[in-house]
Amino acid sequence: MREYLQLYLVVGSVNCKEDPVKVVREALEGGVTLVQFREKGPGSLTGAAKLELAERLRALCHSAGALFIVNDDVELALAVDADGVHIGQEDEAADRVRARIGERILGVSAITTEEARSAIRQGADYLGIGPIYPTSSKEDARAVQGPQVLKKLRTQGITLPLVGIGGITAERAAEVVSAGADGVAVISAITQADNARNAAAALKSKVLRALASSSTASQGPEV
Ligand code: TZP
Ligand code: MG
Repeated sequence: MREYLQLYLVVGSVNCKEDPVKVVREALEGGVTLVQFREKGPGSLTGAAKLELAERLRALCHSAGALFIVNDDVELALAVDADGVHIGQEDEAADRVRARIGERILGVSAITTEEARSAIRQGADYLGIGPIYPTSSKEDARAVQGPQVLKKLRTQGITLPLVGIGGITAERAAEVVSAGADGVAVISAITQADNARNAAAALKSKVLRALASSSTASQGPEV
């Protein structure tokens, strides 16, 4: 699971300036490891159009060796045979979603240590932590946490895979990983870029470099 969180793209058709299929295809070419389909907000697709886009994105992810996860729509996830589901604190309870999706991946958004522990008890496979920085991609985003929230969760014994989200750019990616995340989740840094492939590649190289130096740091100095 952990490696699939390295570069996590959250995307819906309303986030994209051009065809979401093209954006996701290019993002995968640039090194995205997981796509979360989050079809939300004014103008978003519903019904057959939503299902069709989900099917196309799932196929693209699988041919690129990436995972495909659906935000908060268990029925859609099951209908398109997605790899998993991601839910927030306001959604259906994690243990109920776990029961409905079986062995599929369950991601849960959390901020506090209590939320994290509760999600883990209910069967979460990874946690999405944020917003780390200010974001304009989610209207009802919670308070900005800063990268310290990741450090705090790690210090308090949370060892589950964690992905940071909210306002993350290539310039900020290393800081998020050094604070304890296994990777970064973004909407605008990829979907609003002039070139999704280049934007993804830039983020990926920052994440990989930061992961390499954190593992060296935890092993202590070389002798
Ligand atoms: N959850 C917390 S912040 C956020 C979500 C879905 C939006 C992240 O978008 P961006 O553009 O990467 O800040
Ligand atoms: Mg939700």
